[in-house]
Amino acid sequence: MTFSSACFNICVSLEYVNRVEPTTDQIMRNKNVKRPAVGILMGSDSDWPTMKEAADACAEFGISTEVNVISAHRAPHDLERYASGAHTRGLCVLIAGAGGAAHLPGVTAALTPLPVIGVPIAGKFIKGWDALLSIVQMPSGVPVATVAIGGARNAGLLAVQILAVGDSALQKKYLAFKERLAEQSRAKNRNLAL
Ligand code: RP5
Repeated sequence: MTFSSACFNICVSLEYVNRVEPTTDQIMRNKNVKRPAVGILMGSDSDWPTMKEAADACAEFGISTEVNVISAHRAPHDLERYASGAHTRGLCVLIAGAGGAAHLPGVTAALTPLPVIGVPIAGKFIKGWDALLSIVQMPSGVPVATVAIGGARNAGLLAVQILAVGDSALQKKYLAFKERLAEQSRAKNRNLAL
């Protein structure tokens, strides 16, 4: 049994003990994806052009995602319901992107035992520095793995790496990906025109 499937099975078992029923279309919408391992959250639909890169990175490795807009400020009770039940629904990693005051990743991390990856989104006025500092400065005991401003692709890749820890087939795919990266870098060196 792979780590991902073990995680799913454990989570599904828990679901029967502690089922969280969806209460709105928004918080439990599941893009018709079966058994998503990664939950992608964002504070607004305006974050999607950035956050799509996290979903795309997961898809490259065959990892299913579910995507929801849940604002920590505008819909705090929806966030509490989603985050506190995420591990009981088979999710293994959460990625949360937000701009501005950007409390979404931190509050999500406060409510879930799952690893949370935070993506600072560049806003109109401060170019994402506000979100970066909000997300990265978590108090001891509540970690959020923060990627670069707009670094949603890395958030997706990190989620894949977390899932690959106990899944040798996925880890093999990841090693092949790293080898392709190295080859692309070598090509840049070969083609360097000084
Ligand atoms: C944050 O406020 C969201 O994550 C988004 O980055 C930003 C702006 O939201 P909208 O005004 O576009 O809905 O909560």
